[in-house]
Amino acid sequence: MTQLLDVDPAWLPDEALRAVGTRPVQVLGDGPLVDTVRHEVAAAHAKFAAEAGHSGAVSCDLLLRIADGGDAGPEGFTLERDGSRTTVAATDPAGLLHGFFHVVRLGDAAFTAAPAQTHRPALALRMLDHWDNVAVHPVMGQVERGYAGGSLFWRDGRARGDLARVRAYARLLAACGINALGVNNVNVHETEAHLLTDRIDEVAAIARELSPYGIRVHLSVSFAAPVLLGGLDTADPHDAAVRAWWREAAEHVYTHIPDFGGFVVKADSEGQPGPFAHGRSHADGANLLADALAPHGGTVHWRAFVYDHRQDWRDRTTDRARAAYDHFAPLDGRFRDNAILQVKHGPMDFQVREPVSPVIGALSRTRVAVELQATQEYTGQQRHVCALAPAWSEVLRFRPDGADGPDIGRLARGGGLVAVSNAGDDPFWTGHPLAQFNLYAFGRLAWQPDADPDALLDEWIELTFTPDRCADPARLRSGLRAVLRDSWTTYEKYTAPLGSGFMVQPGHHYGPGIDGYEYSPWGTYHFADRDGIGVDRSLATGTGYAAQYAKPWSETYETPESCPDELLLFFHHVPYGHRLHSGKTVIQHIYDTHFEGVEEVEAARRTWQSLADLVAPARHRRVAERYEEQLRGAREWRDQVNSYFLRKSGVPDAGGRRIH
Ligand code: BDP
Repeated sequence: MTQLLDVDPAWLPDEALRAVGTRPVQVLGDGPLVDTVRHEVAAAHAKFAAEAGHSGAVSCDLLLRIADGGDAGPEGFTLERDGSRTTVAATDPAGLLHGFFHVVRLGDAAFTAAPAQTHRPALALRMLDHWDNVAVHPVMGQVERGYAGGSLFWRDGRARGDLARVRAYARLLAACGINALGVNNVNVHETEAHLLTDRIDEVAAIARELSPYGIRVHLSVSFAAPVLLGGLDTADPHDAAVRAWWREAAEHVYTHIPDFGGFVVKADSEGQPGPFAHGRSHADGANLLADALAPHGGTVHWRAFVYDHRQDWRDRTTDRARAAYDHFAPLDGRFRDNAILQVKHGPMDFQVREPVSPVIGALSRTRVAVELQATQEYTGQQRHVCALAPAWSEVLRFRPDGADGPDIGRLARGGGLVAVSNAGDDPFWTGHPLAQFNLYAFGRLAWQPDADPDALLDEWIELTFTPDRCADPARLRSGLRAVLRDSWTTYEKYTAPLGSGFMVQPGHHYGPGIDGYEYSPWGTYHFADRDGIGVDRSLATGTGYAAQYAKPWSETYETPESCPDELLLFFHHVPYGHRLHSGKTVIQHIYDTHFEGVEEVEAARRTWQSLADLVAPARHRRVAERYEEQLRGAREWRDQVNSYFLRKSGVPDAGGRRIH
């Protein structure tokens, strides 16, 4: 257990290990992951030696053991109380590690009230993608869409020499259930492309820090690698030399990293090379890499984020929202068993509110992983508080075939859950200390997609802030809940309304830019004019996107009358006077929510100030600073959005409030 100097301990402060550290514990079993558990226990004991009051040898309050024949499955574990002893048993060492961290989460309750329980992850793959560049990119910097400092892995164009921080990160990730990690950006620039071949030893060094915590490394690769790195004159998936090149490349990777997870590929998307140049399909492309990885047990994650970013805004028959389905639905059943289609949760691009991507429910013969964005590109860039667990939970609970069908959490079992990481070398890991909750909640939801987001918030608060150790536990708990629980809907209120999305500054995507993308080729429009706003995606009169859903959703989304309010402008172009189910007109909803959103930020800022005596000073200060920026930003959003729509519509605010 490393407690790095000057680095925030996040959800594993020493205090969180008190229940283990003050009790006699025995660990039985062999292997590197069991050794990790042993080290964790020894380190916890060392921290609390003075308070322990036990000899360690005589009794044993906690037994952690590998046990053959259990039914918890890979990575699962059981916990039982027998007399005064708690036993955690797992067949698989990774299960023991997860069991250990479960005991940490339970704290004292693991030794008193805990009923017999079995835990197994619902999803076998729980992965973070780091959009980290090895070399600093002239536009995107070290970490693309990173808001937490530099990369944890790369610095000055190379893997960091000192990887102690990576080990500490792995520990945090294991403690919330994550078991896979992509170490480089999906946009593979030339330096990064070399990681696959002549620079694989750098990836291996990182993998060695992650694997004691049960985390497998994945690598983003360039589809053009055979040309870029291999000197071939084509990257055509049907070319024999290309196939041989990839086979050898994969073999080489596995000699350096025996537990390597696989490749991540962004192909034919936003300028990245892909199979289209060779007249081949995405299935051809994915299968090429899948075949190279198959002998070693690896997987290719083929991203479905494919659309035409050169479309004409004047042509309403093209619709970016349609693109992933149009590309991939016809390919269902054509992907190898070790190819996973990695689909963003919504059809556009990680907006604060989007419908669930119709691709996820449509591909019944393809393994699908669902991709979320923990890094807050479009949700305040870790300067604003925006706890995303409730949003993700809504996605995971969505049932594409209606009430009787499986939910997204179940459909993702084939491929897993992936999030773009929000962590970097910032002392607080995530820039905004409260953004740590997004990382934690992601791991926990990937383990248990139907977990209650409020319960996860409480869990994270207990671990991170150990309220029982402070002067006023109740005030701290309720204050933290108050500032985080509804922060997603607060953010939604003061930004783009009713599912319309974007309205951000182009390029960096921070702050309001209502027409920022309105006349650009990227395909992200709101179509506001003097009469109304929204994109008609109905089948009857619009782009037909609504028909990509199965019933009942295709019908629900087809008309403004049946479409849920929060998605109305995603699916329909309506007059400003259109009445929502809430009873308000669209224009009045826009005004009201923008005033409310700012008021909610003001209230959260006050609540945070009131916790100054209960939160560690450095952490408190950092959050307090960010609240100043959030409030400034929220007001800016409110003023620009409200003024814009007042001018467009000419409809005054019924509340008579001042609109700038
Ligand atoms: C968008 C980001 C861009 C990423 C892209 C992706 O703006 O930086 O490269 O997604 O997912 O949200 O590939």
